[in-house]
Amino acid sequence: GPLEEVSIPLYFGWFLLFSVKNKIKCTSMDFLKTLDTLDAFKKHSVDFTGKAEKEVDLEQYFKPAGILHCTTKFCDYGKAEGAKEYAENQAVIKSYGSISDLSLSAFFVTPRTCGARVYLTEEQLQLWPADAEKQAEPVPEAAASLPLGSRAHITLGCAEGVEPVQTGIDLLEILAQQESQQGELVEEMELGSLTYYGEGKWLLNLREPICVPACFSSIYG
Ligand code: 2AM
Repeated sequence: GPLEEVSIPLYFGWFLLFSVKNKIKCTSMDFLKTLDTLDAFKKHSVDFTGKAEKEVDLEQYFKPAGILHCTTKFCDYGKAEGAKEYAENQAVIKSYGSISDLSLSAFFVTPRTCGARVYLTEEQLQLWPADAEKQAEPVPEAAASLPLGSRAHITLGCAEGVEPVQTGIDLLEILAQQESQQGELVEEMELGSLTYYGEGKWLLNLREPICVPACFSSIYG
C-alpha cells in the first residue's frame, strides 16, 4: 500500500560522523589547493577553463557537497530498480544504524566532480548492491568488469550544474583507465602519488588510507 511505499528512502549509505566531517573537508581542500598550483596541473588547465593558460581556483570551482556520505543504494523512494529488495535485505536491516570505519584510499578530481574513493571491507560489501557498477548511466567502457565496490565514493564537490551521481561515473572511468594502465604518474606528493588520466582527470592515491567512522543509515529528505 502507499504507507509501504513512503517507507523506502531516497537513498541508503554510510554517513560520516559529525566529528570527522571537518577533517575530511580540510584534507580535501588542502589537496585542491596544492593541485591547482602544480605546473603539471596548470599545463592542463584548459580541461577546466576551456581556455589555454587561464588559471583555475579549484576551491571555488567545486560547489561543496551537502551531507558527506557514501551512497550504497539510490532508491528514489522505491522508484529505482531493486529499491524494495534492497530495503528488505536482511544484511541491510541488521546493519541499519551501525557504525563502521570507512577507508578512504584516494582523492580524485575531474572537470565535473571531486570525490574520495572508498575501499570497502568484506563486511561492508555485504551492503553493496551487486549491480552498482553496472547501473551507471552511461556505463563507462570496461567499468562493468571492475570488482564489486569499485564505485564506492564520497562526493566532495560538483562543478556548477553537475549532479552528484556523476562522481561515481567519473571514478569508474578513472579506474577502468587505471586497469589498462593509461595513467601518467605525475608527481609524488606528501599525501601520495598523483596520476593524470587525460581530459582533466586526476587521481591521488593515498600513501596512508584515511579512516573515518560512519553510520549506515538512510535519507528521506
Ligand atoms: P553520490 O552518491 O555520487 O553523491 C542523492 O542524490 C544521492 O544519491 C547523492 O549522493 C547521489 O550521488 C546519489 N545518486 C543519485 N542518483 C543516483 C543513481 N542513479 N545511482 C546511484 N547513486 C545516485
